[in-house]
Amino acid sequence: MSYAEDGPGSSDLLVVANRLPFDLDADGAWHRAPGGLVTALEPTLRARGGAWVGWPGRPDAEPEPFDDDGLAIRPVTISAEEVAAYYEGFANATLWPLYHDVVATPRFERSWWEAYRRVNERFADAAAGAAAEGATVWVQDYQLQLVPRLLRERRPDLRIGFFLHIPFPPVELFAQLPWRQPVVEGLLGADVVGFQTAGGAENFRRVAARLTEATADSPGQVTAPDGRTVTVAAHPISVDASHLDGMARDPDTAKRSEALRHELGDPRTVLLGVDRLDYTKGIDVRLQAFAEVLGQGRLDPAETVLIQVATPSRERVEHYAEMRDDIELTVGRINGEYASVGHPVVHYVHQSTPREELVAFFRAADVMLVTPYRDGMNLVAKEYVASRGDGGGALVLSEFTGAADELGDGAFLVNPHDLDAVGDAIVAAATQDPEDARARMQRMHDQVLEHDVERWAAGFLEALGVG
Ligand code: GDG
Repeated sequence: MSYAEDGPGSSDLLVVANRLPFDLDADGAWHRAPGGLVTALEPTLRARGGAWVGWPGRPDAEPEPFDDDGLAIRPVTISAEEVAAYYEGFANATLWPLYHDVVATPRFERSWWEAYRRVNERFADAAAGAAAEGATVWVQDYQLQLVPRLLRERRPDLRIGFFLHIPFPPVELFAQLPWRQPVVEGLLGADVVGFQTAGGAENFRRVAARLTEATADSPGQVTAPDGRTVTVAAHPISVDASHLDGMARDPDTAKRSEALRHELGDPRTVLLGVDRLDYTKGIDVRLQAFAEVLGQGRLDPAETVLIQVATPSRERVEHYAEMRDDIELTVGRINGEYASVGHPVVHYVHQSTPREELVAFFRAADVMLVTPYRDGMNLVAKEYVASRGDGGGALVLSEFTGAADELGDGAFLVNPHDLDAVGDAIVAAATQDPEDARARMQRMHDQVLEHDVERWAAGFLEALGVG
């Protein structure tokens, strides 16, 4: 089936993302997969009879499209070989490390690129088939960078937006990609290209001018090789802040977080990390810095506990298995050295944790540790401060996260490559004056409550001309 045979579809607003907001299980049943993006976009999409084009998360599955209460679900089929080459390969072992400052070495495999192109074409076909005449299409993230141009070729009548959730690297790194030109030209097919930070947007303008026939003479824009004006801007994503604030204020959450501290042995200081188990997140950095401050006697192991939630992620991608072993070894070493029987200093959770429990962890944590080497935004940092309307807690935040642009005047900003600085920040955050602590947290809380995910979605759609 192709658009050419079928004519336009009926949706006026479409989201195209690698994953659908539903997962398909082995028995063919659909399950909601709520995430920040879904929460932010669902109301607008449903109100407009919108569509969501994406993969159901199961290789080779060919489920029928269906409508869910005003939202058209349009599944894209991806074979098992394509999952390995397009998703685990090109997206997660080529683009992911390349775009995160080459923290791990990207692999450049021609067969992965071929699969990436083929799967991007399939997404473009599906979107072209579902979009009504003159519709607006919003394409998400690094897995689908070729879709804007492919879609414009199929449907010049559409308004097309693209948002990159991860960092966009400087030209010196991006230029390593053997397929750099088609990737940039793919993105330039959009009318609006959005990034998490002003720095990412600026990197993209330089890359476009350097590697293609595009020009970047006026701020915030690029003139594409075909003469179209492409708007290039920062649209920092956020969280469902008022919902988190409400959850955190729920008396049950307060009870749960008190119980948690008690289960931990009523320590003076609880430190917390919550991440997908990913080598960009700097879990190793904070463990090492923590071990050092314990070793220096600056924090007392009998009075301090670190909880690290490391949610399983991308376990079939090579770098991830190695990193998991390293981290688990470090946790074992720290406990071996500083724990007493029945009282670990590091509690390591390699499981997905329910959202309510995470919010209780946030409420229980005196210091939140967010130390990525590079991160597009980092929603965990924003979720933590949204949950601390009580004014308690402190945030140690890597300056290489998008979140640092907005939370810099309340957080303890650190360079994650500088272990001494991370250790100092941990100690400073754990021992700061309570008045100062409240003022810092209040500033960050206000910032996130005001700049929430709804505002992000509305801002991007407005830039695209959806009023
Ligand atoms: C990419 C970019 C950008 C984690 N563990 C559990 C759990 N989580 C939730 C967190 C948060 C989300 O997953 C992770 O979001 P992050 O932003 O921290 O990181 P990435 O997954 O790398 O996201 C990032 C983001 O896209 C959005 O644009 O900010 O820079 O890399 O919401 O709370 N949730 C539950 N249990 C867990 O164990 N329920």
